Amino acid sequence: QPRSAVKAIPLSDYKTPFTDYSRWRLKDDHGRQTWHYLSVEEAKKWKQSTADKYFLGLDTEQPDLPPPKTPLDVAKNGLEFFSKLQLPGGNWACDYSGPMFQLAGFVMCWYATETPFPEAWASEMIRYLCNRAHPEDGGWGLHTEGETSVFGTTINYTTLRLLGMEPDHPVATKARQTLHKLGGALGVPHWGKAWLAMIGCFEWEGMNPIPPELWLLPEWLPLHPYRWWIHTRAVYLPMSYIWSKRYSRPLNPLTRALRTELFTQPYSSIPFAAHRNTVAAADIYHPHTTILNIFNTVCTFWGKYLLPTRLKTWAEEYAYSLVVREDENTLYVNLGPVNNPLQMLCRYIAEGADSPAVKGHLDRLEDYLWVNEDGMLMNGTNGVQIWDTSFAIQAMVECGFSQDPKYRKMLTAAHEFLDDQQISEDISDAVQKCYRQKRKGAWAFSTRDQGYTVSDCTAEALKAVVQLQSLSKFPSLVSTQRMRDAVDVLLSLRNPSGGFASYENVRGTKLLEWFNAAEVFGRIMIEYEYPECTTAVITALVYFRKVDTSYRSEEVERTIKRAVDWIRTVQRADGSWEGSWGICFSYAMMFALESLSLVGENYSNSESVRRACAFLVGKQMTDGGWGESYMSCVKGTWIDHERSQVVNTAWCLIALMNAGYDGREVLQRGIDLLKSRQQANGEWLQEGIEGVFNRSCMITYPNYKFIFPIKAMGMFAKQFGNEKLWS
Ligand code: LAN
Repeated sequence: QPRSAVKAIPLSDYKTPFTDYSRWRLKDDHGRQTWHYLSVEEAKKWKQSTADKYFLGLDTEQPDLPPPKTPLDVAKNGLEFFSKLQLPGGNWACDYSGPMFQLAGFVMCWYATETPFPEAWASEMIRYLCNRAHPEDGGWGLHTEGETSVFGTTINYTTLRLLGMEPDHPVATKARQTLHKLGGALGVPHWGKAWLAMIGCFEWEGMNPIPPELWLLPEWLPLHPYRWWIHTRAVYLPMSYIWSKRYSRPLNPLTRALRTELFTQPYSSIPFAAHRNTVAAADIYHPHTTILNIFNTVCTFWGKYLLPTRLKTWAEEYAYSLVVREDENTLYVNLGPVNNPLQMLCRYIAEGADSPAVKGHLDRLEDYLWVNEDGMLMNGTNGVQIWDTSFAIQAMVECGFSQDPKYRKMLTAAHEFLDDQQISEDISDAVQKCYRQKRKGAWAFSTRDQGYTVSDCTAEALKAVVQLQSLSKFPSLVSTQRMRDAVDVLLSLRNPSGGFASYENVRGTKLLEWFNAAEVFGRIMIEYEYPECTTAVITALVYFRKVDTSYRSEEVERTIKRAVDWIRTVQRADGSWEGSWGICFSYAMMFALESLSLVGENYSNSESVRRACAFLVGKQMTDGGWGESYMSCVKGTWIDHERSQVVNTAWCLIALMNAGYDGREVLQRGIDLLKSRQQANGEWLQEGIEGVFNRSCMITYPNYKFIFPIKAMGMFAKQFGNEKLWS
């Protein structure tokens, strides 16, 4: 344990790194992004790049640029800075933080496997958590902007202790006091209970069941896990195996101490079985339904008295086989940051610490770690590579820069990256056996290695490729056949409603939400159709149709039409669309209005577009910008941010320009605001958090503050001419 490092911390100053920040490097290997802490000698040979410095919060020493006079000058200055952040593989990277449970899940699973922790990581992770503790009460919430909760405080306190912080450290003392005021760790939600049980600090009997037997149910049953949203079932899978095994790391002095620190009553006196449903009131976003409570009681009884040992073993074996397949199919990257460490623990339980599987995991876990100015954290995915690169290309094309030799190198590298990252084949029989969506021709959100089809990631990447290759005369790296493969993927994702979901077709009924046991998230049990995903698919198909008129043309046509109809049905009476992955209405409206415009519906001919524009114009702030709080997503209604935000402003401007809104003055005031927030070196500074998932959890998209203002400038210049606006 790196306790020495922690003791040396000055109490109030967590801004000063515990490691030598001049020795961190981000390595990019075909989009695989990993951070390395070099020795002094190594650091002399491998120079720190501008991107490294930027991510680490060090001075990037970028020069001041000539003050912009036109919208395209602003875009150029922005790109001057943004181009320095492009990695050698042509992709972009970022700190993808926000959720405050990922690092904890990672550390607890890692600890459960009895693997020692690299010192540099441990000390920077400690610093990160200290920096994220709420200054008043010392606790943590579900995400960085959220209020202190039992979930956040229990798991992050435990994480700090596992990483080596002493219990009498002021940060630990304060957090513990807050936790005790909130009733202690007994009220931690389901995942927290499970993680604590894995390290021996909670009793498995105090958990609602996670029976692997569900995997053996016939697939036609509405409850079968294959019908669930992919992330929910991917977390459920390894958890069900660990739960069934009731695995806990053997106790040691540290975990014994934690047993006394986390609870307000003596551990041995707690009747854990009576606390399966004890969850702190403030933590609950989605309360248990009566049906779920009955189901849990029945399952507990079943597991205790009725479950035949052979059936239990069979279920465990089947679940484990799926765990192995998930590892193999993703080269240990796995679907996401929560299932990944759980998968590792399964492999450890079944095959031991020295197994190739555990080694493979230890290697690929690094893909999720990130270092920023506040320390080391775990990203929301293994990166944002494909997603951000696709948008960056589109923004440059919008500015008309694809023909400009100055941007050729940057665009070519980005283009080559997308070419390299398209998934070229389905994995043997994984589609049937692992319930996977078709993936040949798809793009994932992060990398090909992760390899999960996402509807809008495929769509946005395809759009970027079409824009470059066909409309901007870049070489045809992605062949016609491969574009058609991408279209096949998109068409495979059609739903009866006409709308598109995220990773898969909607496979289950909304009633499954009755069984949502996570307590802290809403709408996680099944796929839903989303305006963002649907519109991305519409626009990609519209672009594709321009360059390949013959391929499955009738189906493409019908898909577009039905998807547009679906978009119309989810427009709210006030003219808005609600987003699910960005904050919030401004995000979804940007997409929705683009798809309507591509099928010819705009401000001059459509009442619904006019309603949408009126909604947006009504939200403009006095400084000319727009600002939407993350609370919009939580409450489902537009809530102003205290201050206008660069990213929301860009989204609203793009939305209005897509709509063909004719009020130039409104637009220009927004453009002025974006310009006024740009720094002399072309950079925009980080403002409020931009993204969301599952309604309640926020996540950052730091590259958006470059991509979307640049795109907005390009669109404005296209629409009104690139006139001199500023002297
Ligand atoms: C993401 C990030 C990207 C996002 C978009 C492409 C923007 C969206 O349009 C479709 C859904 C998707 C791919 C998405 C789904 C959920 C993710 C993977 C995340 C929000 C990033 C982190 C989140 C994941 C579920 C976090 C782990 C938490 C659990 C509840 C398992």
